[in-house]
Amino acid sequence: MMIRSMGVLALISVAGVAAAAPYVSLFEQDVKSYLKDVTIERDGPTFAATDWVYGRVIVDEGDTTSPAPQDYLTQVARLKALEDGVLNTNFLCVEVNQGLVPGPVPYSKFYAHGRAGYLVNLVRDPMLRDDRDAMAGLQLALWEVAYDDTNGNPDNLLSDRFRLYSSGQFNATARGWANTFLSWSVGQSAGYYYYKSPSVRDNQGVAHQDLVSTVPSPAAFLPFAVGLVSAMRRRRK
Ligand SMILES: [Ca+2]
Ligand SMILES: [Ca+2]
Repeated sequence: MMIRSMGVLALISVAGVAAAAPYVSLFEQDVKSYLKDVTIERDGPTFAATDWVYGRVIVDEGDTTSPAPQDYLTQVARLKALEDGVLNTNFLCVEVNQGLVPGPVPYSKFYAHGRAGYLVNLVRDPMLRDDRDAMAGLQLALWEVAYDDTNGNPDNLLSDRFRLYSSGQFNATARGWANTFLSWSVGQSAGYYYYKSPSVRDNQGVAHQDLVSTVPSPAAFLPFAVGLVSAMRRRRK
């Protein structure tokens, strides 16, 4: 989620971007069917500052939003919001450069399926969901898939359309989780919900944040994920 832009990096020319293959969004790649219209309202306190992990990322959204890579100071975490008045604590963000304004906003809810769904489902893991660094890493991994995997680029948090400003940005634990989740998700796919934001901008001219969340589903997934986490924690000791 955007806090504020830190200015345009002029390292890559507009001409160079224009010559690249057409940009493919996560929505374009993964969405399978429209479900219904809902309202999404950011939960009042959302998260305390201590629940976020901050850092800088560089995003090249192709021709959808910005003509050149942009540099953002951003906050990452699992997000709480009200969906039609019911608290949903399993949201993650899709668009680095767009905001989630207070008050109910109309969204269109879709069923989607893909590699991102495997990542989204990790928020249900009780061993991960309350770990601030793990959730920050999960958001970073999701952005990497949303911007780069969809566009045929290899997993690399330091290159291509989505990248960390430098390896010194975000803490090493969050970066480690992001790389772990990316490695787990290779060749995986699962269903998830994609919430398409309104095309209009809010009263401050900010475009709205697209969101993703889990599909309520059988618990069969969880023992698998918990097993992976347990195995990873054993390896770390
Ligand atoms: Ca990347
Ligand atoms: Ca949007």
